[in-house]
Amino acid sequence: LADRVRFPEFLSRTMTAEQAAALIPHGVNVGMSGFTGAGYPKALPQAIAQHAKSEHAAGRPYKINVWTGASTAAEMDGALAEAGALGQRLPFNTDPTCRARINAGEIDFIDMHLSHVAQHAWFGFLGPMSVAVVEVLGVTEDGRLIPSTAVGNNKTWLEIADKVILEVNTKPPTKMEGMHDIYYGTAIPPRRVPIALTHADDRIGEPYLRVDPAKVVAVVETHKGDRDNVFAQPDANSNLIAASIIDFLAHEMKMGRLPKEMLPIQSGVGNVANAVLAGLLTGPFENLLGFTEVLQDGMLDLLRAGKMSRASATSISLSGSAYRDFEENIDFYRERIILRPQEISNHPELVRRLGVIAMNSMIEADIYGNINSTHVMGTGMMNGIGGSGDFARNGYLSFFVTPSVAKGGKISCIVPMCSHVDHTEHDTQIIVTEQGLADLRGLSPRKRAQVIIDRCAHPDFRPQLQDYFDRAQRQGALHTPHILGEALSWHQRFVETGDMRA
Ligand code: 0RQ
Repeated sequence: LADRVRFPEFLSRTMTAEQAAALIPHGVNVGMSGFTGAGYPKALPQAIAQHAKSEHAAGRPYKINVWTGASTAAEMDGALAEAGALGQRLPFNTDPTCRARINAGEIDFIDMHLSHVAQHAWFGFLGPMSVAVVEVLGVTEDGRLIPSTAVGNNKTWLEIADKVILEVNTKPPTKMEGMHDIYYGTAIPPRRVPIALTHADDRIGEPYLRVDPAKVVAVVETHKGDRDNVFAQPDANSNLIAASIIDFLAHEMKMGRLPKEMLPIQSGVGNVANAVLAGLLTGPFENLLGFTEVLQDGMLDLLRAGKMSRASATSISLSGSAYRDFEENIDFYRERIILRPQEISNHPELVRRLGVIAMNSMIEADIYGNINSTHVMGTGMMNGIGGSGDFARNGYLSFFVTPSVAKGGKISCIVPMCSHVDHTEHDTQIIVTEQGLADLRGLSPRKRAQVIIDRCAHPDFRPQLQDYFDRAQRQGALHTPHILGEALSWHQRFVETGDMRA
């Protein structure tokens, strides 16, 4: 550990995860590192889960509120949820055990725009933070921290927490040192100044995280890789969606609505997003830039192939094989990847200024272009809004993509009315399914509806949607026609029969 922790004062505070976990009392707010299965603490959460179980067995309450960057892994959210140790959880989760507890009403989950989390914490909106548990790769001679595979909200947690526990992970290569860009210029209104980032690959900060050494109460050593973020090979639907997007971008460029040098790309996570990135690999665009939150396998492929020159993100979330390539070619990637705090990677000011092309997946869209990214049948939480809203509202172009049907064709992902709205029609420009692409720019609601039904709906549901839309236009106001008593009947039918089809 001494070669990783080069600041002697911290070496003397080394202890086991169990000893460190005992420093976190019941009922407090704890900030943890972690963003999309990368850079989360590997040991403390499990020790906290064990501690919670023994407290519960002794008849004492033990729950903590856990705030992170975004999702973590089974060894963190899964373990804490399973132990009944989570009171409140924010802002994003993909762990199935934790999701089940959220949907059972046992965990208070707060679903937030990822760019909002740090500033809401500084504004005091979320309450005080007692402890920060942050994974780092090492500590420099002068006590600065080498960030890990995700920066997330770590800068803010280290600033606002009363006490800090560092997990020093000796597995990721220290050669990542220099890849990060931690910006310390954010301030609280009315003293804010513009963020001087004008190109996606600008560096505006410093490579290390700062911490007040007096706050560091424990240092715990771990040696463990991040979650293996495996992706399925793109399926036929994902490939069709990707091909539509690439054709559309090429057409926009030809029409002069997209600059020849292309604009920076944001891509959500998941199989469809990865397929779009794979499509760009063989597409006509060169010198691409990434300005995104999560760097997944597809972007690494683009960098390696020289199609993308640089990528800015807050986290590197890779499959096992892509991670090996990252490690083996770390010198190459360090020159091309910039990891920033999520308040910067997702900042609306920057997304708007750079003209980012935003591509995000969704659960469902309605015929007017409102988007549900988070709720299954209007009530159950899937993962959270994540960064989709940060990018969708502020992007130069904003795509939402989904296969046209889910659950073997029993669910239409194009519905009369969304059962929950995360992005309003005002934020949605282009909807793409394997059926086709609906360009909604410059269209009024009724025109949008017809294009979405014609281009994006699955043939099994298209007549049903057309019938709804036609009848809606025969009653009520004609700006955004609806039959209110029927608008959510498709969801109700699914809840009752397990099938949306009439
Ligand atoms: O459920 O796993 O039980 O089969 O939703 O669907 O098609 O595998 O798609 O993995 O790309 O996820 C929107 C959830 C899509 C994701 C969402 C069911 C479907 C399946 C997953 P099963 P797919 P993906 C960057 C940006 C919000 C955050 C975001 C997400 C499961 O992309 O969380 O964009 N987005 N962040 O069967 C009921 C429907 C459904 C449905 C799909 N209409 N009704 N269930 N499913 N459509 C990342 C970050 O911000 C960190």
